[in-house]
Amino acid sequence: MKLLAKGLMARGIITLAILVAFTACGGKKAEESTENTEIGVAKDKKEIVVGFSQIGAESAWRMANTTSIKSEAEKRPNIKLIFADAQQKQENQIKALRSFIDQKVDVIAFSPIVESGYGPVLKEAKAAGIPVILTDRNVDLSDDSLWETFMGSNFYEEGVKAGKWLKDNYDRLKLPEKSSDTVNVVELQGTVGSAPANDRFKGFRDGIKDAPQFKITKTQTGDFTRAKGKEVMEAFLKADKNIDVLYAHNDDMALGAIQAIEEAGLKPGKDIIILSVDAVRGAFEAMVEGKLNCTVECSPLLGPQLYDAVEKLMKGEKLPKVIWTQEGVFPQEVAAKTLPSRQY
Ligand code: GZL
Repeated sequence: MKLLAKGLMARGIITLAILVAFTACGGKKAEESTENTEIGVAKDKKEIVVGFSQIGAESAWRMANTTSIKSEAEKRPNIKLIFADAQQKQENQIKALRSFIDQKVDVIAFSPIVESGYGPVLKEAKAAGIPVILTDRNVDLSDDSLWETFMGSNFYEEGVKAGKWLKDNYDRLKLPEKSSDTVNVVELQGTVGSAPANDRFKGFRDGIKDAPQFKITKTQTGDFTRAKGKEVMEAFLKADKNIDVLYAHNDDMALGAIQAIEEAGLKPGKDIIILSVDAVRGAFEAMVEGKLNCTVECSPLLGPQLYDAVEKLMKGEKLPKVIWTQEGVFPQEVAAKTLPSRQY
């Protein structure tokens, strides 16, 4: 009996010891996590949960951007990515952001499809203590406390670079029978209301403002898609074949327009000088074929810098309000030798 009593006593002490250890340990962890949650200092969590709302899959650029966001997360064991595709609808993006808030993710990141309409949901994220990173496209809100940083391209500069390239190169590229006195330019704009469309519109005009020979005779949105770019270019050509230059806010619309120009019996890149933005692989292939004359780079490869920023945030580090991507300009002459090294 004594032995049994002794045994029970011993087990009791062990059980008690395990219980105390567990509570203390649990208590200690509970204090820490309560403390961290209340004060909002960087969580020293092993896994960081990132909610990412992507615009859609409207262009080769967007698909390369998605690949970068997803593949980089797979390379980082401490990152858990919750990825939502908005299929180019703002209401889907706002729904996704609200679901990230409900799931209490550690960080929210997204590319706003248009500049306006995100104030309320960003205020909800701030009230929930969830930091937000804007990637690729920006919002038109003045209260920049609603996001930690914007990382992406300077779309206005891309437009200026396109305008300056045209000004510096049109005379050398134009057909002999074409006049230099008046150069008719048509423009395929990106998604209406989006930051890249608004800024590339402004930047291009500033890039050619001291060259009055360039007249923008037609401008219309092609919504950044190849199909719509072809459709709008067909309409431009039907209305007036006297087009000297096409400026497209992205390569996908330019590639669609090239099809329309060929179907109209004209030579893209010769009868009509074509310049666009993104520098996706398809643009380099078109330049090698002589059908596109220049593309201004807009890099989609934001995955690595996104998660670097997330990890800094979780350590409590402050981020710069803007992290610009460094980009170049690729004219047709360099396309063949550059193409093999392109990552998207
Ligand atoms: C630009 C990006 C634009 C690309 C388009 O950063 O938002 O959206 O230029 C894409 O190709 O659809």
